[in-house]
Amino acid sequence: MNYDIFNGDADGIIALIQLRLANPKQSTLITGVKRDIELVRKTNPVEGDSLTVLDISMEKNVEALESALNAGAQVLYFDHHRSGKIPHHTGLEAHIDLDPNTCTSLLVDQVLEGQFHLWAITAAYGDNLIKRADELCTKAGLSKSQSELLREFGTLINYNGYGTAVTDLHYHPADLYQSLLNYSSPFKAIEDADSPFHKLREAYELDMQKALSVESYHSENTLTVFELPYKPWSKRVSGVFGNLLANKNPDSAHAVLTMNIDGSYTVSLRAPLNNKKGAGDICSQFATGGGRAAAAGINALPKTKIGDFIQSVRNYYA
Ligand SMILES: [Mn+2]
Repeated sequence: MNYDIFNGDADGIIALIQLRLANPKQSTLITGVKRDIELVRKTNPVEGDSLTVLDISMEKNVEALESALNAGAQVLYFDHHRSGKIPHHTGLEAHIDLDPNTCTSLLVDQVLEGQFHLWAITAAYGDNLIKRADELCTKAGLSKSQSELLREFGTLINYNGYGTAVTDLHYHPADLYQSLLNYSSPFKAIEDADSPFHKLREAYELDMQKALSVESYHSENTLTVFELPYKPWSKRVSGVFGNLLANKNPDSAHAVLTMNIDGSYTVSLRAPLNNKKGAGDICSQFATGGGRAAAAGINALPKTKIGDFIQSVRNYYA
């Protein structure tokens, strides 16, 4: 049995699109909302199985990874999140790079020697690596309007991944993957009026209008905080809204707090784009937090801890 295990955001989905366009394979798809990253344990591999694992932290999956390897499975792993100690095992091929200016789809692009480079650029935009993606567009000879379309597409696929449960999403990430796999280039999907690009574009605009009408909860030079209500649109828009704010004001950190059903908050923290450091360390100080240097989150921050959170961000970037 082959398992394709991938993060439900743009980077995870597009990493797999590239691999399966290059090397088609029947597989069981394991994915979920963007925050659902402990995915390897949802498999039950035996000797001879193969696992492809994309864009989810190895540290968060290491026990299940080790048991898969010990069972005799072959594992191909691409990622750019915290890896912890990478197991030494002949069954494991790992491509891990924690450089804040790369992403899983760009690591796959390297191995595939640019076969689906336009998809890889789309994923880099989706992971908000705007500068890097812009440079790659220039190198690839794309026009400004072409690069803007790839940026929009990456943002839209990334946007689809945000929610507490897959029922919050417009597309189940496995369905979105399967639908996009029909296109060898993102421009072919954009040209097709029936593709997910157009449906996501419409949905995104509706959600974003609502987010942009919310006033900031807290604002100072180094940090802006927004609080969004307990609504499906809030959960969907929180991440891309954070990216939009970060791109508008690259010297400031940004936090978007989205209320959960129990009154706690899902926190999405973006380090200042001009100082991509610390977000993961700050969020890791809180019980349900973690993430990368540039972008991190907390799954359930109690209301009483909001002050502590703001203080930690302020101390870090001051
Ligand atoms: Mn990623």
